[in-house]
Amino acid sequence: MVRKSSVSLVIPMYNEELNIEHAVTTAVEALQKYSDDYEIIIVDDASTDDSPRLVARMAAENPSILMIRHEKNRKLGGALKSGYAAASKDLVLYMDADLPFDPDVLGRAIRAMEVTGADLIAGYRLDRTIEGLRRTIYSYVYNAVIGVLFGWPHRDINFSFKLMRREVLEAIDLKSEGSLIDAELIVKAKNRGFAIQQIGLDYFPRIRGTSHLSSPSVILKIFRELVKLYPEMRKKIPRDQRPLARPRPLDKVPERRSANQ
Ligand SMILES: Nc1nc2c(ncn2[C@@H]2O[C@H](COP(=O)(O)OP(=O)(O)OP(=O)(O)O)[C@@H](O)[C@H]2O)c(=O)[nH]1
Ligand SMILES: [Mg+2]
Repeated sequence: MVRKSSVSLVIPMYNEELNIEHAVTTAVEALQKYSDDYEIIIVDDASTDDSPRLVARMAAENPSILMIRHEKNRKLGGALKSGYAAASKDLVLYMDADLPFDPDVLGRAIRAMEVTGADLIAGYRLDRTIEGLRRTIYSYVYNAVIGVLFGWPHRDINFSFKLMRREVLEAIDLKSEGSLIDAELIVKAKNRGFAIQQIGLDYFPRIRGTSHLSSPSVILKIFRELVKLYPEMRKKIPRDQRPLARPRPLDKVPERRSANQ
């Protein structure tokens, strides 16, 4: 049996009018099944299509759906920082708006958290070759670079499935505005001694709407931010100051603290 927790789902959104309604509806089903209390935080990053209007309509019908709007496009990291800062439930899940996985895997991930005592469960794509040779190679190279720079392997840094205790987010200070954000999250969580486990997931590549995050400018921004943030991403918290040596049940979640304590 999976113990029910409260869950904040964070979805970054940019021009997703063809995907967002279906993604939210599918996510609501899973959240109702596996959580006892949920919220969906959709961060609209200055979309120019109809997606904010669609989200506003869903939010009017379901008070658990919230939208944060950026006046200017800030890219993935900026949007995730806004969404994570607004998350108020015990667990926080990150999912992309183009529904790259079945949200029903939330049940498996909560179970994995319970069984392993991990603070963060990261999903990896069981098969990512489906994305084409170029992006598959980028992905392997990026994972390898992050692994070499920070000293440990992670299978699929940029895959959007990440389920974490909210206290992980409260303990770290995320700075990336671009797509380095996932690596920054994983590396800083690990450096602070949070336990991370990975689960393999079926991956469904986008079939509707436009891809925005695989352009050369996005990749360049990752490397610019990596150079800038490298020193702080290398900093490890001494072992005796790290949280939680032993697994805790999911209902033992500390009260909300202010950010960066
Ligand atoms: N905040 C923000 N989010 C974005 C931006 N561009 C895309 N996104 C969102 O980030 C998530 C991932 O974007 P995708 O375009 O799917 O990127 P990807 O998964 O690498 O590539 P494809 O799935 O092939 O399109 C989705 O939820 C998008 O709506 C952006 O400029 N700002
Ligand atoms: Mg995608």
